[in-house]
Amino acid sequence: MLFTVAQKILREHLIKGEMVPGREVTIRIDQTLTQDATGTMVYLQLEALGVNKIKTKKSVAYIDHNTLQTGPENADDHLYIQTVAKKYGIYFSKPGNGICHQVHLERFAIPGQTLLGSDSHTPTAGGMGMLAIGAGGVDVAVAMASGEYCITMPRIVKVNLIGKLNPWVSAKDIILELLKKATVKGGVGKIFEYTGEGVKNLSVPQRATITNMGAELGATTSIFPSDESTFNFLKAQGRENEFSEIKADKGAMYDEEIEINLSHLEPLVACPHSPDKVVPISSIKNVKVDQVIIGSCTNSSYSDLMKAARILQGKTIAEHVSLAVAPGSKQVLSILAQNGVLASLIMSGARILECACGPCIGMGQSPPTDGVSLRTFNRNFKGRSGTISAKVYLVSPEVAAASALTGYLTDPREFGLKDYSEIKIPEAFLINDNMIVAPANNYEKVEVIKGPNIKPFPLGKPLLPEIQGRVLIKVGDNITTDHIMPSPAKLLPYRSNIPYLSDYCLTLCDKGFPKRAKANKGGFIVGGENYGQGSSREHAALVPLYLGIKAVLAKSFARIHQANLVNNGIIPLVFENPEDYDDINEMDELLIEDAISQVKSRTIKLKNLTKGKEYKMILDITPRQREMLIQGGLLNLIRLKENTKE
Ligand code: MIC
Ligand code: SF4
Repeated sequence: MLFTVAQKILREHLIKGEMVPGREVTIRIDQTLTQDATGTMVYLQLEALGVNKIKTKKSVAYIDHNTLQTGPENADDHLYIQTVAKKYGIYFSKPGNGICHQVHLERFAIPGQTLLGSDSHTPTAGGMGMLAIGAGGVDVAVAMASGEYCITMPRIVKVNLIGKLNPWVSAKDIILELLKKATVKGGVGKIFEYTGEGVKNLSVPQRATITNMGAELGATTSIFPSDESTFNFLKAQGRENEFSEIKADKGAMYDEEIEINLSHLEPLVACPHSPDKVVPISSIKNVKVDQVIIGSCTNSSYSDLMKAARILQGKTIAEHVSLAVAPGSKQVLSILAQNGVLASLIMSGARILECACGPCIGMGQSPPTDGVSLRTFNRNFKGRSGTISAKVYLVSPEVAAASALTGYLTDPREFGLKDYSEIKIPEAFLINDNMIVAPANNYEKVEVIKGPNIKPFPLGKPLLPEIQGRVLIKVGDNITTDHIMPSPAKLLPYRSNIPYLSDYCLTLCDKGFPKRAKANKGGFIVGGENYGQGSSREHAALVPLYLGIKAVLAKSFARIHQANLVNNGIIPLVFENPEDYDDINEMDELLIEDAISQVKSRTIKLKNLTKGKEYKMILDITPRQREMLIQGGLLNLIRLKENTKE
């Protein structure tokens, strides 16, 4: 048999099931990662699972999303995560050490291994030839406790890269081109596997920019082969002993194929408010820019910042522009400090931020009212920057730096600068892991500290025979988890406090929703296509669960959110006939009879009592997930299995 890179890794990690697209497989998980915004829930769930020690080869808990500490809430979260990590055998990356995906790539990712992370951009490590998947919190908790993860076998898309990037065109433009072609829902249920002659010219950090933003396609993951570039990067990280070569077999079969000719690409930009609204920069004229930010897990590597710094060197940014730079890791920042490039960034007028997610998750640096912000990030959803009227454009570091100088969205090819695309990774990075704390040897003795901000998480209840309630909100296509559970600077400190967050659920769509949900003691949500795209935050399921949401009806779902709903006992139903979506109105009374037996089958009859109609809904989940719904979620199911074992 001939295999692709993804198939090879999956086959080596297969515990149960057949590797046929659409079938459920159980795979062994070698590594996990968490970050602080999702991590508190993950570790509360891990504690609830009652294990003594984790079963993965290596698990790492990062603090990177909320490092502002405007009150005790954050510090409480950090302390809880640090102590719980020490107790369970998990490495802890201190705040300031960097963004989880960047640090993981530098210090932990290993070609050929599997990684499950409670963050949707976990596929960043696919740039290292690792099979890296983003998931909801409880899936990551279970993976740590059992070393296993169940997933529907994805289809594999061959992305054939031919040709070579032209000057001023960057890795970011490759993934923006793919987003233009495939859209934010084009990757659902798929792995994007990169191959072709164009691959060999891309360094690991460039590959990681591409696999990172594969999350915006809705893909399960994206992956590159492990080759000479991978070896060079690992060697520069002092980890060459962790290298192994992994290439697709010649003649391996893929389910789909896309070709991108790198030589034909030009600098691109994703316009507000979606990462797939991609156009060539050359087609946009006269966009005045208020703010430029270089950073995030997509574009904050050594080479990204070096390129930006070289463009800015000896110059001053435009008077009306605020430029902020958030290096991806302490390693990146230290090298720039050592080689003096940091000074040229500062002298150009850049504001240097902490090595963290910061503005990408809306923690600071919100643009002015109606402001235009140019960011090297991966998401530009409305309101995510903290300014609802702001327009956020996504670009490469080269475009960001050139635009900071002119004050307008600028095509760097026309700017008359020297091309810095050739900046390579150094032969040796500056290695110092003193902000990574190893787990304790004497686990039993570690005291886990839970400050007052850490509240218990809601647990689903076993399914009732009849589900009845009103449609509490009806929303359109591509609703993100940022809409469902917004995470601006004011709310991020409350990620461990579901009751507090519940007053903000879906308020970006309708301010009255939380009140209505509480007054009606729960009910139904109706959504359009690709409901729940974006962040992996399980809060987008836990908060609706807390509000009594029984089922979400949509035209289609994003992968991680659909799994999060089921994991927490909320039924994700898809309209068999999409026109029925138009028929339903807010406050219609809906009924699912015989829920327990109906949930066991693929089609479900849903009555609209207000309209006197019946709709056919599809419940496209695996048998294990059906059991989960009946028991009220994954934790209940696991506990039931444990109890029946005894
Ligand atoms: C994001 O980029 O949206 C986040 C913040 O990293 C999320 C995780 C979260 O909401 O905590 C993600 O991508 O999963
Ligand atoms: Fe952090 Fe932004 Fe990356 Fe999410 S997308 S992990 S918020 S840098």
